[in-house]
Amino acid sequence: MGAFKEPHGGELKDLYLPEGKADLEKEEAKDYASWDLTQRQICDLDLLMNGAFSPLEGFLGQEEYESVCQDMRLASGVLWPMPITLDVTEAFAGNISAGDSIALRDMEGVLLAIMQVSDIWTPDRSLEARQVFGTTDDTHPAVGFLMHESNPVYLGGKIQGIEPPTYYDFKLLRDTPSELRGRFRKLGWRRIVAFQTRNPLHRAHQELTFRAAREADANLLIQPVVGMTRAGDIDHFTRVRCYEHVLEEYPEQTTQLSLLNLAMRMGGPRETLWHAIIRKNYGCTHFIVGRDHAGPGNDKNGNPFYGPYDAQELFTQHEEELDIAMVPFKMMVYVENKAEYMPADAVEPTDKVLNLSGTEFRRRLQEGLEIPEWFSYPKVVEELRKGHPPKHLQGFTVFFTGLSGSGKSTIANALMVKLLEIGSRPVTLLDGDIVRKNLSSELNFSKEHRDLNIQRIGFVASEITKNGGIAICAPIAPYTTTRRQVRKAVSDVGGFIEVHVATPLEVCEKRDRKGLYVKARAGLIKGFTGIDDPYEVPENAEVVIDTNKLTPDLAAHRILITLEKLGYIR
Ligand code: PPS
Repeated sequence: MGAFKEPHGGELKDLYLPEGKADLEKEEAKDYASWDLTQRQICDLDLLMNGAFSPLEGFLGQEEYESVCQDMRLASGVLWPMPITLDVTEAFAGNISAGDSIALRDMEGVLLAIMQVSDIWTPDRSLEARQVFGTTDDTHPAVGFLMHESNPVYLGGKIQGIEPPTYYDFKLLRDTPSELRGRFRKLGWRRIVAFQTRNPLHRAHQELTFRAAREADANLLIQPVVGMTRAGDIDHFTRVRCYEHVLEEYPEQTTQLSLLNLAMRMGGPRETLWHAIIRKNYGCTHFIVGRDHAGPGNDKNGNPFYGPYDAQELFTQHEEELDIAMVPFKMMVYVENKAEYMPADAVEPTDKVLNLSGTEFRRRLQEGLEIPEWFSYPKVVEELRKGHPPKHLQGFTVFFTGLSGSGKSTIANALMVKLLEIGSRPVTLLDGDIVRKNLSSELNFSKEHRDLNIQRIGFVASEITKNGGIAICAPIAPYTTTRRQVRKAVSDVGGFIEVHVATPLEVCEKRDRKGLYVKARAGLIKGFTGIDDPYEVPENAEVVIDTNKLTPDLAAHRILITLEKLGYIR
């Protein structure tokens, strides 16, 4: 291990302009071309401007970018493993030239920085993926981003910071590197071990981080990522409330919590070095690196993208010049007979080790089952349960589809009443006719307007579902693609149950309660579903109902049984 610098040593590149200068530049910038930053670009810019990405002074130019991709080094030879680039559209790039200044704005149009564009180029994104992430398999989140989300043209150039992006949450826990260095100095901390995380912390993490700090004879910084983590991760609001509880478990004055607005790439070994450099900039002297640090999981063929200790190996190779020491993460296990956590390699053959895998933990959380105290802290579990309630407390949507006159509304009404009787959550009925009157009164029955109608229903249903309610929708919804979109939007936030009311056309036509089929046959109504406009039969409906065989009451009851089986009611 190399000799460690003082925690508050090392030059920081603070890219913010002094106040007066920033005001002048703000005026000038009114004439510049404006780029509206994406969420990821805002994270990158934030950490560039506040010095967390020191020694970078802006978004990489082409030569530096190529050198970083290929050799993990800036033109100066300094180790830098991650290309930090500004991706823009061809249309935007077409209007600017090298030497121009451009205004970088947040999503509300607030000017955050000015960039002096030095380079404009179209990168070979699959080469970048191979060089930086070792693969072109787009199941790797960073590769998927590069291939499908990133804009095709990169801009490089120095940054002049005007103001940091605004965040309204957890303000006291968001620090710049100089603020955190200042705090360490004030506390008299000289050796600081940093712990990076994108997950909630449980007892094992508390044990391992505390032991790591003790072994390194250092204080501890818990520095979770709140910028962008992996899709499907627990939201940062819930996580930060959990971290605050875990913080109480450390001996007083040993540990600090600070949030990092980093957009993670899940880039494994290279990302590990990047994390370490950032922590060094924040004034830390040690960095905990675990098994498969920042790993993106498995590739298309089910093989891990990186070996479990690749990150630690790469770190070891560069530890000297990184100038921050690695503390390798030791697996901690709970030994029941000793009633304590121990490093896995210190367990004796006679010890009884208890285990709860991540998958089992999530299952228990999902189903509202008990989570043992040896695994986590009751307050943490309570927060997680609040943020991610079990299915019987989550919102859901029952989405009826079927021909006009198939009986959707009658069954939907019966279901609504039964759910109100159970009384577990508020219920909203979005019947076809109600929606047509209140949400979609200007729409007709063209394909385009029907799609819009269903998308609106889907949007309202997903909002209701997200907030823990029950939405019952009963439009015709004749097209598969649109139904699939609604399923996706709602499933992201809660349950989605599709019910196909499969009453045959002949029966609907015979009933013809509203006299519309007669009119459609006579050509008085055009584009009538089932007559001269298609009804695409659903293939994956959770429930299919034949109203010839079931009364509305029994049909609603069958849906209730399905909801019960799926865990949404009990
Ligand atoms: S869609 O396709 O999902 O947007 O239709 P929806 O909003 O459910 O509206 C269906 C009701 O509108 C009446 N109606 C028609 N239906 C189908 N095709 C045409 N061209 C049409 N014109 C008017 C009809 O009464 C439908 O009501 P329900 O309750 O389904 O019978």
